Amino acid sequence: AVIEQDLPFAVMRGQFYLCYQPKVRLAKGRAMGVEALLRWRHPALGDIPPLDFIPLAEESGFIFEITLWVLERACRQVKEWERKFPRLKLAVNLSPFLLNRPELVEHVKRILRETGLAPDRLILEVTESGLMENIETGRHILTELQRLGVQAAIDDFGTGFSSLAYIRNLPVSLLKIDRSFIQGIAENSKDATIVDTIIHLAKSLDIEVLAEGVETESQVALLSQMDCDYAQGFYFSRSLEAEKLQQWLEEHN
Ligand code: G
Ligand code: G
Ligand code: NA
Ligand code: MN
Repeated sequence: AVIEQDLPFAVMRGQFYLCYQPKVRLAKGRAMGVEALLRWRHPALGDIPPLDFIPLAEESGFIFEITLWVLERACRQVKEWERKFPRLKLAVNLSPFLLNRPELVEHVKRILRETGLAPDRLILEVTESGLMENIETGRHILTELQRLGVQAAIDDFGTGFSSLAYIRNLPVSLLKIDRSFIQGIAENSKDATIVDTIIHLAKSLDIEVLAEGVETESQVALLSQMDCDYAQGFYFSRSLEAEKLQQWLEEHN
């Protein structure tokens, strides 16, 4: 009950902060971008994981305000990093509940203008299942965002029972293969075949591909062989606060 009561005040009280996880271009081993991940440090309960409060934020509608905070904060951070890492992209998670809020587009436009971040450096990630449940409004809002120059990624691909034949008609430039498929690729040839097939199909549709949850060197080797464009996961780095992530980028780029 405390979480529900306190959630409406968390932005105002400065209790949210962001961590960032790098996305690595496999061919070069360098960071292509970072994904911003929200954290809530509660004064009494300590760190509350997003899975414990994002659903509440979605039900209560606070997800809108929270997402604007994430966008503003993360765009500002990546803009600050511009001199050191000029082409680094920023990915922000978009709750499917926001696909029904077309006014989000104006806010994204405003935040990009106010922070000075170029639109083509922002990627909004929507989960496959969330997009499929809101397909018409989703298509509309992603098209509007594309018109601004902002890119869209499909998150957790493979868990939402859609197909690439369907996704190719959406303005999506990146597919993130869910980590449940990546986990077994080095041991299980069926998993490897599935991932290989997704990669090749996506690329034939001009959609880039990222593997989520990459943890081992053998996974990296296999994914490189499969021509996977990008990878993200503990093998490279867990999500880190801005200062630590900056150190990581300096050491790896
Ligand atoms: O890294 P982590 O354990 O925090 O991520 C857990 C889940 O929370 C992931 O599915 C991630 O996409 C989601 N998440 C993290 N930050 C945000 C955010 O800012 N907005 C939304 N909608 N989801 C987020
Ligand atoms: O759903 P999304 O991909 O946005 O969520 C990111 C989630 O995945 C976070 O909970 C994050 O901590 C977790 N994660 C990131 N990299 C790895 C990894 O290599 N292995 C595992 N098991 N989890 C990861
Ligand atoms: Na994500
Ligand atoms: Mn994901």
